[in-house]
Amino acid sequence: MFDLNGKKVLVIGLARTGVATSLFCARHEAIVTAVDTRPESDLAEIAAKLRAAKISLQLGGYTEKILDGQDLVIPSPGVPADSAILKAARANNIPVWSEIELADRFLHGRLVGITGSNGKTTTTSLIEHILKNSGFSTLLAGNIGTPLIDVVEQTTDQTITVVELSSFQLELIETFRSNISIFLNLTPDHLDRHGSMEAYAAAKARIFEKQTAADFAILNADDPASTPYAPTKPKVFWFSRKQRVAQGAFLLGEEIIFRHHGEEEIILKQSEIPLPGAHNLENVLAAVAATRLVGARPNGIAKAIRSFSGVEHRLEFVAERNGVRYYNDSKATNVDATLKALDAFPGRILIILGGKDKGSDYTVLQTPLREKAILALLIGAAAQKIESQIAGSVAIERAGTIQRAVEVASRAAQPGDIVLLAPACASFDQFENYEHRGRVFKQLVQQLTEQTAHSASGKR
Ligand code: UMA
Ligand code: ADP
Repeated sequence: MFDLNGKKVLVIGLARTGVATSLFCARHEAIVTAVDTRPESDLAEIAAKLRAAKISLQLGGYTEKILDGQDLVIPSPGVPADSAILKAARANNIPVWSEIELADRFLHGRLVGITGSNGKTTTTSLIEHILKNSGFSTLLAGNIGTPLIDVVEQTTDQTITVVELSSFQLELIETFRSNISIFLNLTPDHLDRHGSMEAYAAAKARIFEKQTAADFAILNADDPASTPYAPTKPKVFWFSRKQRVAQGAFLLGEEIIFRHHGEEEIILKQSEIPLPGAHNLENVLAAVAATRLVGARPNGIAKAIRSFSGVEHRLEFVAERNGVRYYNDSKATNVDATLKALDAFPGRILIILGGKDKGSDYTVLQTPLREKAILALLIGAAAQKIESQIAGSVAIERAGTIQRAVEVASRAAQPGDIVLLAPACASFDQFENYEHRGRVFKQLVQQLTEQTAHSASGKR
């Protein structure tokens, strides 16, 4: 186990990851300095907590000088790996680790790691739900919201820690190893940060890097973008909704099958999956393979899948009003997720698109918009770029804000139509985060429901 005692550790960024890492290192007798670009006035509560743990702080910005004498640098995922301070650390031979690298050195039991461009949170939650309901002692952590470092001290040899892993976390690992690694899919995202698809893919594929012959890798046989990253050392399992696989989980007719050592087990019927869309079938197949490899029984897996209610802000049904159904897919923060959302409905969709652009190509939305949508309501900073890239495929309304978008959509929609928030963009131009955007949308829809119900009942 790694010894932090007496080590000088620099933690960069003081949100969830940085706070948890600083406190962990201090608990393990390291000499911790923590820095953030945000000023003390934004961080008063956190600063008091960290100072009480004898952590030195430098807030409101930092320079490379802060690296003097440091043994280890742990940047938060939000700190770009090519930022000046991290380049300087590397030039001075100071190790730069993500928080998952440090956490893994203190972890007991088995780790199931899930990465991919889309579906990580849904699949991570589903796997944990299945394992917990199958009687395993589980912990849930990672990019899903609770830093891994925050839970490692609770792990025992019996624990299965189910961890969502982002490219930002994986790009700065050294010995991090997961016993079961899932690479769900690869589509463009975070290109503003990684610079190229190759760099983004390479960061994700590091999930397999330190796996051994005792470990398992699970990949999507239907996704030609990620299959080339199948590793050679661990045992490779596949999932597919289109074909039988040598080892892994697949759909055959109506049934989901798990195949191992040439033997096939029926797990459940596709129609029993409570989540909409072909993409959620993929998430279920990946989860079946992973949980079966952990040792969950087929019946328990099937029962847990049937009772999984999905995750908020992922193609979440909000309400039906006047025969119009409203769906919140605020977590569709990239183009592929929006494509999947459009694919999940037969047609007559009024879609809200826009927000903060991540260097995306929206032209690929043209065909599905032409086929499935009747109106695109554009909001946020990326509205103009989206408009120019989807022009001619669907009627466009420059709504500007989500409030106006919901108002216009509710007036334009006919019974049987779908109003869908699946913006294909980040939220930070108009909202704190995608959760905030989703909550605002849901509130607007609920108010709309109440207002309409109110006027319909004649009371004013
Ligand atoms: N900061 C600096 N210097 C910089 C950049 C940022 O000091 O150069 C400071 C900011 O002022 C702020 C802090 O760093 O105080 C922010 O750090 P952070 O963005 O890493 O925030 P955390 O709360 O630690 O959240 C991170 C993940 N964030 C990102 O990857 C951007 C969370 O994933 C994750 O849940 C959390 O760790 C726990 O593991 C969020 C995310 O958006 C949900 N992830 C991306 C995604 O899912 O697409 C990858
Ligand atoms: P992530 O954690 O990778 O962002 P989520 O489960 O939070 O994944 O889902 C993000 C978005 O992608 C949502 O809009 C969701 O409907 C969609 N999605 C979920 N699973 C998949 C998948 N397997 N492929 C493509 N899109 C998906």
